Amino acid sequence: MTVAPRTASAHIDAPEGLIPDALSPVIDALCKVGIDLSRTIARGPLGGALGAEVGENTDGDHQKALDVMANDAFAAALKGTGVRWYASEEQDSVVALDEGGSLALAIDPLDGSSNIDVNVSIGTIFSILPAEDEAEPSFLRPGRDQIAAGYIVYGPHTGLIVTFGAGVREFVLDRDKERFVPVEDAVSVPREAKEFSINASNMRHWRKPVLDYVQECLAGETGALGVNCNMRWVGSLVAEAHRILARGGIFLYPGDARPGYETGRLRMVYECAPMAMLIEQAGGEATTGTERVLDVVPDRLHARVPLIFGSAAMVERLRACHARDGAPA
Ligand code: AFP
Repeated sequence: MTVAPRTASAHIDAPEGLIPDALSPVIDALCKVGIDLSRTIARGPLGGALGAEVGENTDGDHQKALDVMANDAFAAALKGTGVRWYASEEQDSVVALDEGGSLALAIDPLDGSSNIDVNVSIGTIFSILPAEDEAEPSFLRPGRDQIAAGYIVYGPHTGLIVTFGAGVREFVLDRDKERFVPVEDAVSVPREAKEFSINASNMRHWRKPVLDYVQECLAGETGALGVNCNMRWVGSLVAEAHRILARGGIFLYPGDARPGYETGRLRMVYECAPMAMLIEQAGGEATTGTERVLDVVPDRLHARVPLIFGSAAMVERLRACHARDGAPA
């Protein structure tokens, strides 16, 4: 079997031509920090109190020690890689990195940090856009403008899932080589599946379309769906996305009646938009319930948007519930 030549890069073995030249230094820097983080996370309590609360971010989330460590490490590593603007869940506003840079990078440095102390998979989510002359306009734009998106999942193995707009690639960290190596060159979400993922403790707050949809899933073969479903809720977006990319399913974090959750919990710029690009590039769908996520234009850096994504047939059924009931997600 002829092996495609690899792009020369210190921390990832990528087939030649996969990573656009302008993005190669950025991807390498993300991989380098991901490898360091993977090593720290794998040490668990031996690495210090990584899950200790050290403050609050701009959105009111409790910041853990590892959130801050990861953010500082990514910001430092991305200097000199062509990233002009750096936006992070852990930073109130956009940070200027390389003055002449052509890229804008948005990142959730450590998503799922409430799981750090319970040894559950957590991750880093990133989105890459062309840089505008101004900071915020580089990010307050539809997610369809992204030129790359991906995540690193720190789980039983550490994986990198990334798209540059021509399909989704999967890499796994080879700890012996200290590099990410390719394992799948065309990740694809099954069109049909029977697994749904939602935080059911919020059921009494859901709007009617979501309630109708989940009740259909719960009714299984006794209801309109005609098949039994299974449920998963990890509480870590990257873990849920990785499962759905691997075997299909649907993830729902809709808006609900709780104060502050009118448009859900997940942030458009560095969580929803990159996940939506990955899912669409893998053949799935991502919606707010009434609108394609990649068409939404955030009005502020940490804006939230309802996020429902996964197997196309399941997302289409959810959208039908909204069309029938005419309510927002
Ligand atoms: P943390 O980073 O605070 O753990 O939040 C994780 C997350 O942003 C996302 O990864 C999960 O899907 C979602 O929140 C879980 O939210 P609930 O705790 O409301 O179920």
